[in-house]
Amino acid sequence: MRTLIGEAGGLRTPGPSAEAYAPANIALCKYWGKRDNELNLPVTASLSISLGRLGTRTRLTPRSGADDRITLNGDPVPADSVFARRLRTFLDPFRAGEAKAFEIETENTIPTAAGLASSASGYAALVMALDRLFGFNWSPAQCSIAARLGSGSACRSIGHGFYRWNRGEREDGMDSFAVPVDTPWPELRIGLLHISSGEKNISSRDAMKRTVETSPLYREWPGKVERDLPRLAEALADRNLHIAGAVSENNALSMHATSLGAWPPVLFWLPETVEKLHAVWQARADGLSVYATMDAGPNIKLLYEASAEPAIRERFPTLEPVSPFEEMPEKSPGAVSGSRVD
Ligand code: 2P0
Repeated sequence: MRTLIGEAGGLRTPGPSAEAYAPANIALCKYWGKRDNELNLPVTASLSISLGRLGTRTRLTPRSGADDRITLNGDPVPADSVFARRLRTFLDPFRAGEAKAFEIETENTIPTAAGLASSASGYAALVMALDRLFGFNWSPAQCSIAARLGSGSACRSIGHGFYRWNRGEREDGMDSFAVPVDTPWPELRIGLLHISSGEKNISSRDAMKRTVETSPLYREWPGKVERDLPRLAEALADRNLHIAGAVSENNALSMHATSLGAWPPVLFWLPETVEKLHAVWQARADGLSVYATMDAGPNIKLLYEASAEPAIRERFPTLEPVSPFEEMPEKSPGAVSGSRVD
């Protein structure tokens, strides 16, 4: 982070306060495994779609007191929580002069019940608020790198649309950031199927570390991503749901399979996850174009096009649909897709 601050000419006096919004994102080709645990450098590239209106808005105000004050959806966050500790460490390089502490007001538009991780949109919004507060004028690549240092997947949340996070080769990670994939797909829908928002028994951070270290199946993962990414990119450019959906679903299931091979085993699924997966496969057998993806938790996200929504809703009444290309808060005027949120 100090390199990025240095590249911007160093820390200057911050403004009175700054605010930014960042969308959550779902990987269609997953980030699973790190080559550097400190810098969140991935073993492979990954590719995601942002969730438009579902994300995080963060307001940052420097304060003269000794301690940070953090609120999440209006409620104070206990200073000794993991969330607060991670945030404090992340903000340490930005403390200087009179303002050694910050007030951090975070609002998530992701319903807690959706069971979606908010660290991606959280760190992306925080970085963009920092950029504004200190007037760094960071490029999108620099914002992406800074967000990655908070949480890997956050580097893909600095804008709307599809983002590809390039692996990079450098040890300092300065070439590992996400870039927009400019292939708008207005009819694409992401349907959230909530199964559980209960506390997971292992974090995604620990799960991926254990998988890399102990699963014999992990050896297959980098090759799998290398095959999936070009097929996925081509399918997105063609708006071919049949291929994009199949590649995404197979990529997600393969990721979960690598974790099952870890020891102690990692299984994020609940019985209802399996039940819903079977319902997705039955829907396809009945002629509906619908595909599933899953992250480090039991919940399922469906991929389909707008025209199929009534039929999909009938089968999945609790579905929460998201239109990634039609609901983009703070999109720059005139931008089409993959645009930086500003
Ligand atoms: C992804 N996940 O590509 C993958 C798929 C979960 C499953 O990125 O340790 O919270 O902060 O870099 O970003 C979740 O991991 O992990 C994640 P850290 P992160 O979306």
